Amino acid sequence: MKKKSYNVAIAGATGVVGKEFLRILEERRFPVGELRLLASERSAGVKMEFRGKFYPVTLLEKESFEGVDIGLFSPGASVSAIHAPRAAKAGCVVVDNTSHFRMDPDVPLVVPEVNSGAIAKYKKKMIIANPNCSTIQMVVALKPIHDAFRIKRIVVSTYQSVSGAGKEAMEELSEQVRSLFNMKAAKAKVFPHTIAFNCLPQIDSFLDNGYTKEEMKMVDETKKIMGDASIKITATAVRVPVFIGHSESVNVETERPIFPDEVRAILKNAPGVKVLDDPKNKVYPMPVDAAERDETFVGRIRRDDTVPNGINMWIVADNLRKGAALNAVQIAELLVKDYL
Ligand code: NAP
Ligand code: 3JM
Repeated sequence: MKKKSYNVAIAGATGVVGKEFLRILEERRFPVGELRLLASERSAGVKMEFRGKFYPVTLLEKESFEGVDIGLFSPGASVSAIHAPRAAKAGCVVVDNTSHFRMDPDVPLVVPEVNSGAIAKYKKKMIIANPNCSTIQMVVALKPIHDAFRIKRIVVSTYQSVSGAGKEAMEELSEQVRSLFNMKAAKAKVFPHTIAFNCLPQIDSFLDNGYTKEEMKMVDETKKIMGDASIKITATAVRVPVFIGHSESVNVETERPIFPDEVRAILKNAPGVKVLDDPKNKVYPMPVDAAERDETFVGRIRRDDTVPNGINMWIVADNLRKGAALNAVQIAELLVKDYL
């Protein structure tokens, strides 16, 4: 018989993704039974509100998952690497937001609008991976285009907000802006250089091929989610001084002839997508408008005449919601509906 409610643990509850988990579970009336909020010793004594009640944050440890049905994880990749398998062993299904398990062939990598059926394979490891924020919003917009026109090649450049790097990164941008306005030097700790009034063409660390890990996440994860290793993808990931909302300039080359009107028509009916494309009236997606929204916004749809079948577009979404917590809660909703 189906349960009325499910015991939920949030690992990394005090982080920017963790806080968003709480808001989204409440907003979407997820059937939460017992709720455990887990973080490091730094959060000892902290209480967080959920549905009008305050819950203590406790230390994430081996025994944290006894009796828990669903674990929503965002405590960082190295912490998930240790604790997600422990939780799974205790019978908890983990939806992990870190990069650690994403490319494991025994772990489904899921964006519900794109490949919800992949969830079925979760039983092998009891772990489902949530893709990288930049990957999620791109595949939400590109899957319907792939289905209609067959994508051959994607060239993407991202403009990623500082919240993608966590709460300390958001504080660093605020502090640097304050310092610079007060004629003081900006101090960089989280980011490799000053982020205020700047753009950094480095997100995560560099690999031997000259790309960053963030860029290769987009390449590898997109192929896995779309279930098509033949799509060619090249990415440049850039950090910009925006608090919330990632933007992407995406160039797509397709096998079949493709025209902007057809793309607009297809995307208007695509799940999770909202087309904002009226350049004459200065209407296009922007991160300040996408923040706190659930949709993936697409605009600036236009032909790329330098190739036989090419399209350019601009894709924006709230990286903490669709890019992280919302996508994971949508996965949990499907788990509850079809599998648990
Ligand atoms: P954040 O604001 O810095 O928060 C980090 C959270 O992890 C805090 O709750 C922190 O607890 C907790 N934590 C850190 N070390 C821990 C440890 N050893 N044991 C237990 N808890 C620990 O970062 P965030 O932006 O929320 O992101 C967290 C992680 O989620 C990232 O590192 C990344 O892997 C992942 N992420 C995924 C996506 C996505 O799926 N698309 C997007 C963004 C981030 P304290 O407050 O006690 O320090
Ligand atoms: C987004 O602990 C870490 O190394 C986390 C780094 C990180 C990741 C990641 O690799 O999990 C920060 C922000 C992500 C992500 O979603 O890929």
